[in-house]
This record gives sequence, structure tokens and C-alpha cells, in this order.
Amino acid sequence: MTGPGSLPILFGARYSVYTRIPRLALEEKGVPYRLEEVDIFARGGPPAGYLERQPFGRIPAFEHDGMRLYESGAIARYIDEAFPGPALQPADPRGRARVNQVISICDSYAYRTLVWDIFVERVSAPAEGRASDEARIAAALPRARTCLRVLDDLLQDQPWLAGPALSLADLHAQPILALFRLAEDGAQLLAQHAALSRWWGTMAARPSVQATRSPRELAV
Ligand SMILES: N[C@@H](CCC(=O)N[C@@H](CS)C(=O)NCC(=O)O)C(=O)O
Repeated sequence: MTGPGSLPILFGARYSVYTRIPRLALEEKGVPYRLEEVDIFARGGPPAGYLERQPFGRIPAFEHDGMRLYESGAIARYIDEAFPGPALQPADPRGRARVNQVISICDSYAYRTLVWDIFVERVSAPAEGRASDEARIAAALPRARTCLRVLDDLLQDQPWLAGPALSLADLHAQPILALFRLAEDGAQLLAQHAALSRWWGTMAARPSVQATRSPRELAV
């Protein structure tokens, strides 16, 4: 464990799914931090020098006591392991495997499908004066159903995605579902999954989730 040291800095944006993941971890651990706003979609690109922090031009990036890190999963694990507060990873190999599995499902399948193919097309496109790409939404819906079904299956006998305690798995999935359910198709699909809907309600009430709501959620 490191001591309190200097304040961790998270470079990212309040609208960003992937920035929200380490923010949730910091909030759940009770770690004070500074959010330095980086708008990756700004005209002209991110601020000069940002690529030194994240060579792929994505958000978030992170710095703590001279250590620079990118990739939200790695940042969240670091936050869990480097700071005091409630553990966000199970101690047993099976529980840890579930955490890693859910994170991988989110990164490999859920993020593109639920956020870009459905939320962006259904909600952001009209807000920006562009017609929704209905073909893209229709093509994404079967995969969205699979994403929701597997998460719902994982929850059948337990309160949280990786077992009896809140973990990084829940913190990785929440920001994706938060945007997805703002799309009408997304809210309807979520409502068809009882365990996931119950989990969603429990997550939504957590102070960490309330404190990190994206501008889009605050607008509804
Ligand atoms: N694997 C990266 C993904 C980060 C990511 O895709 N962030 C989005 C914002 S939520 C981004 O920077 N998008 C910019 C782009 O796609 O050009 C991580 O886990 O940190």
C-alpha cells in the first residue's frame, strides 16, 4: 500500500464512460482526487502533450505520485490496490476471474454495441441534428440482447456481478448501461431482465454513482 501521498489526478471528461470507471473506484474507496478535464472530441483534438499520457488518444489517463497510467481497467485495479478503503476485488480466484470476465465482456462487446451503436445513434445523433442510423441500431440489437442476457445470467443468484460484494465488475458495467438505458430501445431491453434491472436500481442509489452522473443523465 502506498500512503496518502499526493492527490491522484484523472485526465478525462464527465461525459466519458471510461473516465467514469476509475472515478467510481475513487469514490467507492473514498479517495480524494482531481479531475482534469480533457475533451477528446474537441475540435482540434486533445490538448498538446496529451498523447504523452495516452498514446492512443483516448480518455482517461491517470497520474499518482509520479506514476503515469492509462487504460481504465488498469487504473481501477491500481486504485483498488494502492489505496485504503473497501476492497473492490474478491480474494478468491473464482471471484477475481468473474471480475476479469465481466470487464472483458464490457470492453469487447458491450461498449461498442450499447454505447456507440445504440445510445449514440438513438440519442446523440438526433441531439446533434443528425438522423439516427436505423440499420446500425437494428444490426446491434441482437448483440445488445446477448450482452444483457449474459450479465443477467451472472446475477441470478447474487447481488453483484462478481459475487456477494460490489466489485470492479459492477463499476465497469454501470457507466455503459447508464448511457444505454437513455435510449428507448435500451430502457425497454433492460426492463426485460429482472436481475439486471434489480442490480441497476441498487447501483443507481449508490453515492458514487450519483456523484459521477454524466451531463446526459443530468439533462433528463
Ligand atoms: N481501452 C480504453 C478505452 C478508452 C476509450 O475508448 N475512451 C473513449 C471515451 S469513453 C475515448 O477516448 N474515445 C475517443 C475515440 O474513440 O476517439 C480504456 O479502458 O481506457
